[in-house]
Amino acid sequence: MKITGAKVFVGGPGKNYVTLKIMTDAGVCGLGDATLNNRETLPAAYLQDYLVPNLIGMDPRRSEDIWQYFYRGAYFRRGPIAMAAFGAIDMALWDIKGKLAGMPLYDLFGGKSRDGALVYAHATGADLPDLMDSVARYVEQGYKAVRVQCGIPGMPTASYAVPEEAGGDGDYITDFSGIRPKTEIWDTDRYMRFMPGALAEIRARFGPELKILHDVHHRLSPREAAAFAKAVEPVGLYWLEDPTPAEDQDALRLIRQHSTTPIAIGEVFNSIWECNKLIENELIDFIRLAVTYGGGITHVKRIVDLAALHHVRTGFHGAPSHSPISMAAQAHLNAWAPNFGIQEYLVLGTPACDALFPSAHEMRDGMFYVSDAPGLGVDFDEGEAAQYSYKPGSHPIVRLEDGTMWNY
Ligand code: GCO
Ligand code: MG
Repeated sequence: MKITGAKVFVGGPGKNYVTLKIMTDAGVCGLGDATLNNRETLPAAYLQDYLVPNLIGMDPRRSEDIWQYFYRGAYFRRGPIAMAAFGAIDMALWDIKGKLAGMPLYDLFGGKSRDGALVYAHATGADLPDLMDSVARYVEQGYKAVRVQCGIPGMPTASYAVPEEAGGDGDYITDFSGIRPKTEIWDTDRYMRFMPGALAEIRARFGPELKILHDVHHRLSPREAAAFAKAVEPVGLYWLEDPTPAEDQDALRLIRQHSTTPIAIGEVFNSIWECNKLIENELIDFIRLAVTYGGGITHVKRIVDLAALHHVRTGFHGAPSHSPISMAAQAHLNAWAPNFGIQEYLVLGTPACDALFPSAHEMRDGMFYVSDAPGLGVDFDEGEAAQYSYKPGSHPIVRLEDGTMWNY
């Protein structure tokens, strides 16, 4: 059996999804997602210029060897661009494997460990009453877990994932007005004074059952993060995410020494080598890597297995920048993983997105039910894709009030 060709598409409804389609002489195709938010053309070029020409003629069943061939063969291994490109190939090869076997991927991994996978939604508010309304809407829809982000009184601009005005909505991650980023202003003291109390009020209003998550988005120093994690302990957060910049892994040790608040980290990691020590030393509770820029199913499954040995559960990244293809890959891992925790899930199910990526995956009452179709269980409609093309966009950047650059 041979790979006969592969195509890369960039575009989608309100997103620049990077979609890979691998064709074989067995008449079976596989799909992969290489979307790297706001840098989408780079994994697309890596695929197009280097990987696809090498793929032609390879046996698609040898997904492990193909992964090793590209990873070891690159010499300059790892990094989000390369790992997203390897990841898309890997997903597509697993998709082909599942279709050849006539089995959904979760069965190839070892079968289902649960019927549905718990997901969390993103509630956001310009201020606390606005955030409470947002949480209430998700609770009414049946969500059992909600991430909460709130505008901070006195902060000169909105902060990460927060609208400028109450009732505001939209894509807070990507600004499609151009390639030059907008600037957000950040002040740690105001955040530290306000946020623990706001989280306590959310807990008081919604009661003990709701799983409440909060994302610090890499903004605190290790000492500040330790103080914050300690201050919010009575809230009983499901997790505190990215309390410190992810490069400094020792920072997590200080947080652990001061608090029992569960810590989630890893959405900017792209290999096991960035989280193996965090996992082995049991300094985190949830690993957040995405199957996309984590090198695909083959590599992420190794991380999940390592995590299982150390009581670390999964909480895969599921920002709206992931296409339904990688969300499906994660859904199959979620159905199988003995150490599954939760899945971040942002509404992908718009009519335009469903038309581009038809599937039988289903979201119901705050749970994700994976399709039983062979492979990933997602299709890609090339006719629909023809209407989309790449649109430049950017993340905001962050500065302190005196102009110092900070972490987005
Ligand atoms: C999350 C993340 C995202 C990132 C985004 C960057 O927890 O979902 O923090 O919102 O900011 O993926 O592209
Ligand atoms: Mg995050």
